[in-house]
Amino acid sequence: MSETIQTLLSEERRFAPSPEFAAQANANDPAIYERADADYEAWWKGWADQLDWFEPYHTVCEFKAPNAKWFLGGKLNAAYNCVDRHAERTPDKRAIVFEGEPGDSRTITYRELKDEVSRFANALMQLGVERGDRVCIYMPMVPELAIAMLACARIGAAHSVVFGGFSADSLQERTNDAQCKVIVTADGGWRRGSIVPLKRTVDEALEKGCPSVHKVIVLERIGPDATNPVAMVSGRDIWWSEIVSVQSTDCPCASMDSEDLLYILYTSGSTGKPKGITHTTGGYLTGTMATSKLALDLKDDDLHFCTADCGWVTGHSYIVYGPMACGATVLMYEGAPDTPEKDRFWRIIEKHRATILYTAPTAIRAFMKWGAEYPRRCDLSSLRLLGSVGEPINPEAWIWYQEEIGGGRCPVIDTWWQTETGAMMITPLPGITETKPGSATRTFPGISARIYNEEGMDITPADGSRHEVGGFLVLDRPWPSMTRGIFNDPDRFEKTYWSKFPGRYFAGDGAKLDEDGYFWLLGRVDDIMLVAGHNISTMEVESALVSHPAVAEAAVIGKTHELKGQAIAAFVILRSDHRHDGDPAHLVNEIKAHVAHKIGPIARPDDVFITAELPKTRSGKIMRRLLRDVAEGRALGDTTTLADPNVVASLKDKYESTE
Ligand code: 6R9
Repeated sequence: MSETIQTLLSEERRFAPSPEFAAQANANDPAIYERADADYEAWWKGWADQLDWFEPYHTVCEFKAPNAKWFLGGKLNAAYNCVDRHAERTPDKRAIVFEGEPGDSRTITYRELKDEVSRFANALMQLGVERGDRVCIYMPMVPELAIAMLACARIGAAHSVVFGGFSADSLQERTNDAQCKVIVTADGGWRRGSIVPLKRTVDEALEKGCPSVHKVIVLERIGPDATNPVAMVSGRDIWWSEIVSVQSTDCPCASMDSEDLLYILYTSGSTGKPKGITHTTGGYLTGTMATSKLALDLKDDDLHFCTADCGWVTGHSYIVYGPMACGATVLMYEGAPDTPEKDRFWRIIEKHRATILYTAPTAIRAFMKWGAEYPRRCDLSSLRLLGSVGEPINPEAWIWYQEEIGGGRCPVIDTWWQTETGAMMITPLPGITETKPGSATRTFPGISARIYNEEGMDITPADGSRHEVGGFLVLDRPWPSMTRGIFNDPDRFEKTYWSKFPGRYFAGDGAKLDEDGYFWLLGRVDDIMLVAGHNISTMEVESALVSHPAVAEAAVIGKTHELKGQAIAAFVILRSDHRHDGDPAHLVNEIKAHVAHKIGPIARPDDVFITAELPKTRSGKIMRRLLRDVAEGRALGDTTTLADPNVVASLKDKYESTE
C-alpha cells in the first residue's frame, strides 16, 4: 500500500501528565476512549443530556453522507444554555472579564449578561428581525460582540460574524451571500493604538450594495473623536445605546429545533468565493461543551483566556458557546499582543490571574521572535493549562511555549479542528494523554480519524500492527458539531469535502500516524511538495528550520525545478536575540546544513531567504500559495484574505534582487 506523504522528522520527547494535574482533571480515566468508541451515539447522548432541553429529542443521530442530523425532535435554545441557566444558578458569577486595548476593563456577571442579551434581543426584534433571519455582526472584540451573538440565538436568528479586519468588499460579499437583514457594528475598535473605522467600512459596503440590509446598529465603542467621524444615515442607522436603553430585560428564549441554524461563518480557503459554513443548535452546543470540559479541562473557578477573535470559529466555539455552555468565566481582549508593549498578554494574565491560555502558533512564534524577557518579567503562576490551534505547531515552538509560558508546569494541548468540524477533533486530554511536541496526539473520544492514500485506500494500520503512515486525513464517523453544509450551496459542500473519498469527510490536511497511533498534522495537502519523487510536508521542513537556534519562524514551499520536479525554498525570520557575526551567506549555509542533518539530504532547501515578515491570512495562517507565486515569478493570485499586502511585495523585491 503506497503512502501518499513520506515522513522524515522524528521527535522523541514525551511529557506525561503530572499526577497533580491528572488528579484534578475533568478526564483522568483512559477507559473513556473505549467507552466512547464502543457506542459513540451513547457517548454524545451523555453530553447532550447535560444541556437543558425544552422538549426531549427522540433520535440521537441520523447520518447519510454528507448530511447529518443530531438529537432529532429536540427543542432548546443556545442562549438559554449559555446564559439563562447560569444566571439562575450562579447569578453573580463572572461570565466575561473584558480588557480593552487602551487599558479599560469591565466584568459582566451571568445575571448582567442575561439582562444585556435580552435587551439586545428585544432591540433586534423591534427592528424587524425574526426567527430564521440572518444578522451580520462586524464588531471589535468587546463584550457587545458576544452579547449580539447570543441575542440572535435567543430569538432564533442566525448570526454571521465577519472579522473586523475585513474590507468593505469582503463584508459586502458575505452580507449578500447570507442575505442579512441587519448589520451590527461599532463606531470603531482599538488596534495598536489606532482606531479601526468599522462603521465607515460598513457604509462603504452598503454603498456598493447590500440590498437585504435595512438597519445598522452602531455601538459607541470609541465615542466622539475628531479623527473618526461617524455619519449616521437617518432611518437606517441607530446607536446601540439609544435602542437598547429603552428595551425590557424580559425576552423569552425561542424554542428552537435541534437542527435549526445557529450561525453561518465564512471561511476563505485559498481559491473561490468564501464558503458560508453552517452550524446548527443541539449538536454544535454538545460538541463545544464536551471539548471545553475535557480538553480545556474547564472548571468553575477557571479564567479562560482564548486570544482568538470572535470573527473566527475559535472565538465562536471557545470564547462564546463552549465555555458559556459550561457556565465558565472567559477573558476577552480587544487589541494587539504588542500594545503598548510586547508583554501585553502576560500583563493581562498577571492582572486577571488567567488559568487557561488558548492561542495560535503564529502568536507563539512571534513571542519567540520577540524574546523570553517579556513573559519572564510577569507573574504567570496562575496558568495551569496551555492550548494551541490554527496551524501545526513546530516542536521547538511547543517546547518554548511549555517552558517559557507554562513554566514547565502546564500541560500543552495542540488541538486540531476546523470551522467545518465546529469543535476540536484531535487533541490530548490533558489529564490522560502523554504528549509529544508537535503532535495533536489522539482523536477526541467518540471521533474517528483515518489516513487514506492518493488511491483512496484506507492505510491506517490495524491496532496491534503499528507502523508509521502518511497520507490524507479523513474523518469517517459523524459527530454532533459537524457543519450541516455550505449555506445555500449543497453541491459545493459535497464536492469540496465528500467527493475525494466518497462518503468520507476529507479535511484537506495531510497527516501522519506514528507507531503509537498519534496524529501529526502535516499542513494543507495543496502545500505538500514533490521533490525528486518524494512527497515532503512543508511542516516537517519548517520544524527543522525552527529548531535552528537562529530561526524563529519559517515557511517552506516547493518551487518548480527542471530535474527534481520541485525544489525546496525556505523563507525564514530570525530570532531577535540571535547574534550572528559576519557574512549572512554563512548563516544561510549553516541553516541548510542543519535541515539536511535533522531530516536528511533530500529535505535540504535549495534556497533560504531571510525575511522580516511572512504573508499570512488575517487569522494568522501562512499563505504558502503566495510564496510559491513569488518564487516562481508568477503574477500574484487573490490576496484579499492577506493581512498585509505589503509583505508579499517586499518579499518579491527581495527574491528578484537575489536572482
Ligand atoms: C480551528 C481553525 C482549519 C485548518 C485546518 C488545518 C489548520 C488548525 C491545527 C491545524 C495543524 C492544528 N489547523 N488547527 N493544523 N495543527 N492544531 O483553525 O479553523 O480557520 O477553519 O482552519 O487550520 O489546516 O484544516 P479554520
